[in-house]
Amino acid sequence: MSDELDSILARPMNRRGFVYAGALGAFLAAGGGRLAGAAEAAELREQLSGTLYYYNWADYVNPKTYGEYTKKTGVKVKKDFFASNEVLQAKLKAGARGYDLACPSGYMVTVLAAEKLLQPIDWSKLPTVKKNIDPRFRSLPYDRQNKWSVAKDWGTTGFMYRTDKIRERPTTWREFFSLMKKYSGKFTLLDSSPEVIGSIATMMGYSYNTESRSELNKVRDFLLDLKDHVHSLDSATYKQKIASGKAFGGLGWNGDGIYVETKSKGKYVVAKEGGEYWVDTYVIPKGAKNPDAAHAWIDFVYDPRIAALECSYTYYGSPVKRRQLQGKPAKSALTTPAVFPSLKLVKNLEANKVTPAGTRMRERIWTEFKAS
Ligand code: SPD
Repeated sequence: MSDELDSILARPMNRRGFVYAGALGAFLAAGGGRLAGAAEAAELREQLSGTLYYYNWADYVNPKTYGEYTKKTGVKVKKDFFASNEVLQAKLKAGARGYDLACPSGYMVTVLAAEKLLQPIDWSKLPTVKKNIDPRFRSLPYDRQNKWSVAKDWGTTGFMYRTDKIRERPTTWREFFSLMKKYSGKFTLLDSSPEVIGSIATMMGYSYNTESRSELNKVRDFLLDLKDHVHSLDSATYKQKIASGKAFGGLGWNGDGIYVETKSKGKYVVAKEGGEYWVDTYVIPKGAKNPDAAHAWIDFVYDPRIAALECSYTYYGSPVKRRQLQGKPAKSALTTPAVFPSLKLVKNLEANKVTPAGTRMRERIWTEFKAS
């Protein structure tokens, strides 16, 4: 842990923060409320009120978690969804205000903070996070001091396919993209430029993060050539399309791939050439009207019981210490290697480090692709 982070975590609490953190911490420490004193729960509800406006990726919260949060805190949740980090960024940049909580990936935290679109996290309100977070998910390069973000989930970007719909067993990006042409109109792509462009670049032997104009031109040509074969650009419902058989496969994230494996005859693959390793985060956008409710949500989901509930639904790796999750309901998710990929596998992947200039180049390619 870095010295800077130490100082954030050790920051003395003000009175309001102390009452709030104490009530929530005691409440969760007592098993999510079963044994917690009614007085403590009431105190928590007294501190919180109104609605939490939550801007997130689709289907990234166990529906049961919303109800549990509202029951414990009295705060209702209103949801809105985005398809990519760039859509979230564009919306906040265009002046959207009123979201209390959002979930960008790590690289986007750096961008949003630089654009002054975030409020700092108040760590005095996160006693459960401080207690349960795996130190590997603190002080990450995109936000060294954890001033703006708290880790939400982590995972990989690869591809998935239905083993009962195609005979091939692809293990590489090259095989995956050639199957998109063979089974034309049967494979989906995420509606998100970094993953699609980065994965094609990886297939070509370039960095996932390449900003070389000549390399990106080759990626662009390859992408435009794929256009007529794509079933749909979809970050929100592609896993259901694949699991139902409407599509045979798609480029996507591990949690969605494991959904396809669980609900149908499917397989999720991290491509041999490599791909993306990502950490998604919680941030509080500027203009949030209910930052207390946002802090309460973040602290609530770091209760190991809730974290396990989340993991068993989303199939993404949790930043809560693994030993805290043991024995919780998510048992099968906790032992599924694709949910918690090995270090060996992750070492072959790259985190998104595209600069704002690189993002602009990629967005231009993406706009041309979508319009073609
Ligand atoms: N269904 C929710 C998926 C969230 C995935 N976020 C990962 C972004 C990586 N670039």
